[in-house]
Amino acid sequence: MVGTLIDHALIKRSNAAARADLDDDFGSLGGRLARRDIDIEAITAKVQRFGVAIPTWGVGTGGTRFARFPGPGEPRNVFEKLEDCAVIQQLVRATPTVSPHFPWDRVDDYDALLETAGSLGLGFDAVNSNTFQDQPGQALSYKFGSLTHTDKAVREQAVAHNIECIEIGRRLGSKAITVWIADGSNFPGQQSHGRAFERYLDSLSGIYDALPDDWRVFLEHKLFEPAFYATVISDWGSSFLAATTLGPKANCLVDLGHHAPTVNIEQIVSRLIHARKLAGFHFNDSKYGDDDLDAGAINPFQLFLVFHELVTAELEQRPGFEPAYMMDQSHNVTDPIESLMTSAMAIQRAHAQALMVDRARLQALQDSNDALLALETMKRAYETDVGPILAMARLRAGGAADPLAVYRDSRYRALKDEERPQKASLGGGIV
Ligand code: RM4
Ligand code: MN
Ligand code: MN
Repeated sequence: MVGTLIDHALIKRSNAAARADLDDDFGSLGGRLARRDIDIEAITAKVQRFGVAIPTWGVGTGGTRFARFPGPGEPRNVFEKLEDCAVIQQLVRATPTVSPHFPWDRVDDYDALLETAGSLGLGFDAVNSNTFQDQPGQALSYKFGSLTHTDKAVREQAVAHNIECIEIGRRLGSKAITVWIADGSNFPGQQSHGRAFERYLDSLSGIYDALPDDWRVFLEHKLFEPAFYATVISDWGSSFLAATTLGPKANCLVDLGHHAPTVNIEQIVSRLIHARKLAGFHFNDSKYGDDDLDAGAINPFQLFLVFHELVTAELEQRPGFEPAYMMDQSHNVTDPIESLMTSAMAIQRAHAQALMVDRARLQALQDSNDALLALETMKRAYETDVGPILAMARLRAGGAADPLAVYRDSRYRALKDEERPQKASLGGGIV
């Protein structure tokens, strides 16, 4: 049974109060953009079409390796997670899909899950498998690896779990499975780099063979943690090599937090687009490593530069370009709903800014090696305040001009705190 979302009258009231100022701001921005030959309506329509998936684990409170401080009214199961996701979509209108993680989101009745999501106006995006934790009653441990374990029986167990995820995903209408493994080694010499990669390829080919025709498998690389000396799929090179070996249905996913500091992620994106191997993104931000901070919190310029590559690929209609977007964040001290709403808007912002790059001028400047004006051309787009476009897109789609204000006014969290008495600690809190 689904509980209440946000009262629609609240949204209407708040939008009515914001309307005059918004019309004004949108009109004057439209005039300024017209002088740059940019059609504000065309940009607004593209912003409205943009969607980024919410990870079900994102609506729970995260934590660090040291502690987790649960927040009030946390969802206790996937049905309640869907409610929180629906609130985000209700207000922001940029998050129409949800990405489930198994076995965290396992239920007895997947038809009921699909029906609940549908009644909340949500669909399902890529499914995620989990072979980085041991589950109660699990026959064999993943302590020393899963898909790359030295013991064939452990590898088979991990492959079977992924195939089960595909089966569940089929029933939910997903079209992709994301495989992130924590496999690797903590000490030099602990593991053969070569043999571990070969075992990975062998296991993955078992998963690949189980993919329905219209499905894809997304390989997610990460350079550290919990394997601190070497992870098996540490970087986009290993991921690309694996995806190429496996075949056309295998693509490389880019999680923004899974790179060493200073790595040029936008260039990796460009390479993967070139090779028709870009699966999509896990958006988040970080200062040190896989901090899983809110998208745009630390380096919004990088996010813009990534979107510049994506928008360029879209405008050039690059073959095979069909990226799946998801937020992958851990909310430790904020209300996860608030973080996911503002993150979705930060992602939309970067997208809208990237749509404003004068690409013809940029290319001419590149051809004449005018480094300074090329940068200025990028900056001009990045420094455009696209806020009125985002607010108008939300309003036209039936969302809230100011999602955060409406959410706080609604007292949704306090109401859920009464509705959802917490039991034992949730699985999968620390990510
Ligand atoms: C990992 C990775 C995966 C996610 C887990 C929870 O660091 O980002 O995408 O499934 O965290
Ligand atoms: Mn991720
Ligand atoms: Mn991560």
